[in-house]
Amino acid sequence: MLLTNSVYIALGSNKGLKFENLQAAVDAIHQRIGSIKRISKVYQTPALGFGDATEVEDFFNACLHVETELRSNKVLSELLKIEKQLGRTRSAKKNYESRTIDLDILFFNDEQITTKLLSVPHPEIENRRFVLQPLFEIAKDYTHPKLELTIETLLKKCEDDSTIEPVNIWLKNPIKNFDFKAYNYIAIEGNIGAGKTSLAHKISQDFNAKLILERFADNAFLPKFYKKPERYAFTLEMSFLADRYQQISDDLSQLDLFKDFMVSDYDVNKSLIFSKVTLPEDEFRLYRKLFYQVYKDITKPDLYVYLYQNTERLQQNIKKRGRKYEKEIKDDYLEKINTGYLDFLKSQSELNVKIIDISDRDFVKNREDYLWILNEILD
Ligand code: PH2
Ligand code: MG
Ligand code: MG
Repeated sequence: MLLTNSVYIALGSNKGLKFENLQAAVDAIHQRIGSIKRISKVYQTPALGFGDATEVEDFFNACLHVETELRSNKVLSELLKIEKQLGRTRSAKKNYESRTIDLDILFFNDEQITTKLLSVPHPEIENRRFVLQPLFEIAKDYTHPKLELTIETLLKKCEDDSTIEPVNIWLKNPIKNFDFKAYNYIAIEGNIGAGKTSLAHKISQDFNAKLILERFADNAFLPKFYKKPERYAFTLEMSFLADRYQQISDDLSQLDLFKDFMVSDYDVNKSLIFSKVTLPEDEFRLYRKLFYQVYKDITKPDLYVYLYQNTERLQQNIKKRGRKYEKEIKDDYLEKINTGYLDFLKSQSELNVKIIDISDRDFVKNREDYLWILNEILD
């Protein structure tokens, strides 16, 4: 659903406050390009290829592994913007010049790209120890897609005999500023098309959380319900409740040693919220009785996030994902569901609820908006 690209980036600076320049670049890459998965140490390296200018300052070099939703040309244009903002100037001279910051794409997935602006894999990797050494640290088993050799092998074979010394200061990954330690289980809620699943996905990827997704796709009653709500509402709500109960009790009981917490794209209370909208009064009362019998045994989230989105944008999102059976959903129904959620949240004292208005945000497209939402969640 969310396709991420894996990109390796080389950083270099030999002018000004070199370490600060690298850290500023790391921060900007995190802000604007994607999540940084690995950061190498910083190495001090002699300037290579600057001719016989003896006065050239040593470089600080490092490498990053980043996961991004941006395409390669977009990553390149963002890197160039960041270089500019960090004071990189380029003159018409042919030779290398000292620079506050240089940001190069080394690899982009396993792709080989040759355009006027971009050569990927970077054509000099195998000749540069100042690239291979930090890269070895974070990707020794990665296979160079053109040379078909691992980074480990390329480093062994590298003829550049420069002395590459690690510096004793470490770059900081800005994602570490988001601290989910206070939570064991976060439920992401919202109306149909609000983006619950996308957000849960992104959080699980970025913060090593176990992802629990509603298995509504298997629900055979859902298409029937949208066609003939009176006939199928009770059946549908019952089947949802049964599924959610089963899934939550299965998934939440299985402690996953390798995950730090859990994030789901629903909370079981949605059964109650939807059925209040879809069922006649008497059926709802019967349903509610059953619901509470089940609910008392269910693990509650320690944070409940409600994504508020306006009806127009919900409809756009629903249209975009193109599920056939959702085509018939009317504005009026979405509004009733939203009111149902808000009434529920108002009456709620047990859950730790955070309502986030995302009506003028697009966290799928804009990384800035995604980071803003993370701030709201943790604030
Ligand atoms: N970058 C260059 C040329 N030479 N030498 C070192 N040590 N580090 C660099 O990052 C570097 C270089 C061209 O971008
Ligand atoms: Mg370069
Ligand atoms: Mg460059």
